Amino acid sequence: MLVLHYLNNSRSQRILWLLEELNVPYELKVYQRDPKTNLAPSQLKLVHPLGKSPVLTDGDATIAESGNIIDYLLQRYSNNASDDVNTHPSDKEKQEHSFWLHYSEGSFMPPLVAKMVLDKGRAKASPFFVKFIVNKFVDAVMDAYFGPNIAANLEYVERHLIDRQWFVGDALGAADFQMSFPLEAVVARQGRDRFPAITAFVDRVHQRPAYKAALKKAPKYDYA
Ligand SMILES: N[C@@H](CCC(=O)N[C@@H](CS)C(=O)NCC(=O)O)C(=O)O
Repeated sequence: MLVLHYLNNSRSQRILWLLEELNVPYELKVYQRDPKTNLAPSQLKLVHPLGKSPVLTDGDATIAESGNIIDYLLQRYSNNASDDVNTHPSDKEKQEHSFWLHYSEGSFMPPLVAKMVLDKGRAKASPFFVKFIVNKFVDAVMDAYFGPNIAANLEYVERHLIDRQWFVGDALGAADFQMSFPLEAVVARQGRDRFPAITAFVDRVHQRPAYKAALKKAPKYDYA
């Protein structure tokens, strides 16, 4: 039996949506973030030593890393997938999906996560003079590095999506599941007007019956 170890408001939403598109039986084990630190509870370390989510277990196998889980599920459990999911990509499409699987976690997410952590640092800094120094420091780091990186990534993805429904070819596939989470977060945090093609992509994801079914099974999810 497939078991998805699902942390609230996390990348595990990608996998929950994919499982619904695949129409396979699975069990959902929900873990809640610590309300103060936002970190995962220590029970997740019993599933995988890194203690992160998503993690999928399939009998004796433990599969970690979103991109790896998406590959695993599409390769082994795609017989009953929704009709419009690309379960047999061509070699060229495979290569393109692979790019987005790696890009999402290797290049796109890290500066976004860094910004989120730095913003938390700003919010927590006190008293006033410490906050002043922290703000100056964070502004300098953002201006010198993370800010331009985030802007370049968002422009790149926005341009890619401008005349496309899905990331690769005409059909929903691995790349879309992987890119859905960071793009949901971008639209939720930056609003619907700045990146129209990204917003339209996220809307398309949210309109899918399988995505709606996934939302009903998950605890409250802040990015949909
Ligand atoms: N690259 C990993 C990242 C996994 C990850 O960092 N997950 C976050 C949730 S979005 C997590 O478990 N955070 C809780 C913590 O670090 O304690 C993947 O794509 O699966």
